[in-house]
Amino acid sequence: MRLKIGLECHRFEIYAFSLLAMGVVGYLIHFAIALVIVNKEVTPTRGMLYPRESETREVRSLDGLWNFVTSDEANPTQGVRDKWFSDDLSKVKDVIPMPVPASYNDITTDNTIRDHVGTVWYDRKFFVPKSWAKDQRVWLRFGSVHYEAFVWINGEMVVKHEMGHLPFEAEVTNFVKYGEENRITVMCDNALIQTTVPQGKISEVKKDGGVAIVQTYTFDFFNYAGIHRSVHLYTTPKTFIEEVEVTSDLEDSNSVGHVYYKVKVGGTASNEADSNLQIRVKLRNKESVTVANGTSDGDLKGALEVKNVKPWWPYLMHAEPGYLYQIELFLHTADNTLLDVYRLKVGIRTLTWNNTSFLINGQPVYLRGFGKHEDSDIRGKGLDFALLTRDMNLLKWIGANAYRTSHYPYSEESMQFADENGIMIIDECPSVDTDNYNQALLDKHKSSMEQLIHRDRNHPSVIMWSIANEPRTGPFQADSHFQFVANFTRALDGTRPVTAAIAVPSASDKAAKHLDIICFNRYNGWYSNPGKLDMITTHVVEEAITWNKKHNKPVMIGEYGADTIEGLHLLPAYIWSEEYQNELFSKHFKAFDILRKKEWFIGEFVWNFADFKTAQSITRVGGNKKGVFTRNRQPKATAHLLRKRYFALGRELDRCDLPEDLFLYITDATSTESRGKRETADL
Ligand code: GCB
Repeated sequence: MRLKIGLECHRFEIYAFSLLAMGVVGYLIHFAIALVIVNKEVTPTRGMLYPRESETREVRSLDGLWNFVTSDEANPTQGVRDKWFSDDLSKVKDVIPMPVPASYNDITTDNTIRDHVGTVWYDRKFFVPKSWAKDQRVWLRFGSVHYEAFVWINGEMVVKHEMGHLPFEAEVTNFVKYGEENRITVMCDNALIQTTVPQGKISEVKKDGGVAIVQTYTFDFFNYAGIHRSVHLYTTPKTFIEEVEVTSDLEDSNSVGHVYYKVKVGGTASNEADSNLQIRVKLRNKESVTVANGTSDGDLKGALEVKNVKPWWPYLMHAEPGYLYQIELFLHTADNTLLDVYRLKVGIRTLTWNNTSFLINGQPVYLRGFGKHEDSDIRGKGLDFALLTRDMNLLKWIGANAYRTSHYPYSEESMQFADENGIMIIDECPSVDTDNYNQALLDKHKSSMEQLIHRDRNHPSVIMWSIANEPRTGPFQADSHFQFVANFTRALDGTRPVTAAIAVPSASDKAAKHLDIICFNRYNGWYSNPGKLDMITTHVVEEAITWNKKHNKPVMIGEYGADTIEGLHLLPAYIWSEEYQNELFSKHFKAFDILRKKEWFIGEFVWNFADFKTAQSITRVGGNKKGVFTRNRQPKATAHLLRKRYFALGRELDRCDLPEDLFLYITDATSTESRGKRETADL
């Protein structure tokens, strides 16, 4: 548990110390620590391009069934001390099969696995082709492991990584055996403490016949853990394209586009030989026709011009949304030898914002979407292409044009999907309910933003960075914490605005002033005035105006909603029923329409797209039920209502076509004559 391999510093020792500190003189110590928080450098991540095959690269998946064991919760470091990685896990314990990618929690019928706190272990065997031994590098890449991962190959440690939902990789050229069997072992630790992102607490609680290790957290989703996304082995040449950064702009009324690329080369020839290397670039359109090409300057960067460009537009804002070009990068030596080839989809678009609006390609955008979760039964937070595709189909069916990756980065595959479908993404790091500000937390929070931007900077779908969800922004320490994180984010990427979903009322909040766009979460008619449908519209309008007045910035609502049990019907509307969710939404729609007349109100986001699992609690019946879709991705009544609104907005604002089945035929009594007033004679 937050082990320091080698030093074997026991996470519980750290935790026990922090418990003591928080006790007697806790506040004073916390106060003093907070005063000395400084803005430290963050070591930038490297590489991590999405693994893609090309003329010079091969990719192999290590997904499938792995072997799995849990550690003793009271002895989480035992496996490291006893070197479980030095042989097959089956030699130390009885292993069970565990799918990768998937959360391990809901795969078995055993609640000790579902609720396990601390370390678990995975291993499997794999072959590396003999042909990979020659003149190239071999990399091992994890799409994500939650929360902390330690990885060994054939008993040798190759990489460790802290932070869920983000990729990490290591070169394993000298660790794998070519043309022979290899073993990979992964230890994964799900424990969250006050210096992890997100934060949690671990305590010892007396149970029948002993003491239990208990994990608690304030955030409202289940702390699923395991190898959540795909594991790949891939090759690159010795000298290879290590990083690609692409930006774009448009001119001449969006008829001419520019793509700016910047490449970093890794490998033996890099640095001293960079000036002898060249990047040759081709940009192809959807039909694979080359529309621009070029050669880099000495710094391996350059610009491409595209005439008659097809800009990247959001869904329903254009007849051809999500238009993507493909940039092909060829790394050459000065004497013309081809070293490496990497291809990447790019969208050409601009983002601009000011105090009153947010524009894409010069057009004001009104965001209509959701907060989502990566969550489904059995798989938990595991990558699942069927779910991903269903979700994209539902987003399009309902007419949404955006979602926020609440409350952590979603899979790279989902980002690619959003690029292709023109769905705009507010990309959120894993900082949720941020509290008890401290130096380690700030460092990790910034690191999570660095890793996120590094991973997602090339996606046209990403239109904003969200640096946190519902941080406790009342205490004065929040001021400098969020100033550091927001400025850090802007320094890494000045092409997108910075936001955060704030729930602390504007009078006491100390973070929103550091943002470019204000996003507030508020549950009128649910957490405030539950059951009171006549206490929604005015409150929403007034709060949005207050935020805008205070900061003079664009404002959007990041969350509103009501828990709803599918199939529960109560008339008149009563909380938890489908009728109540419908009416609560309708009251919000009214507020949003009042606010839309003010230019600065730029979007509405429902909480939540689908029902999802939470920790067990007396306020959650089988999880959070605020979805407009069930966890199984079927519509509740409100999904149909929301669909009508989202398409009506699309029609009004972006002149989109309406789907034929949006309004079902009821009667022909809607013709003009029959809609006239009832004649006295009829009475
Ligand atoms: C919130 C949180 C979200 C919760 C939601 C709720 O404000 O941001 O994570 O799930 O409220 O339903 O309580």
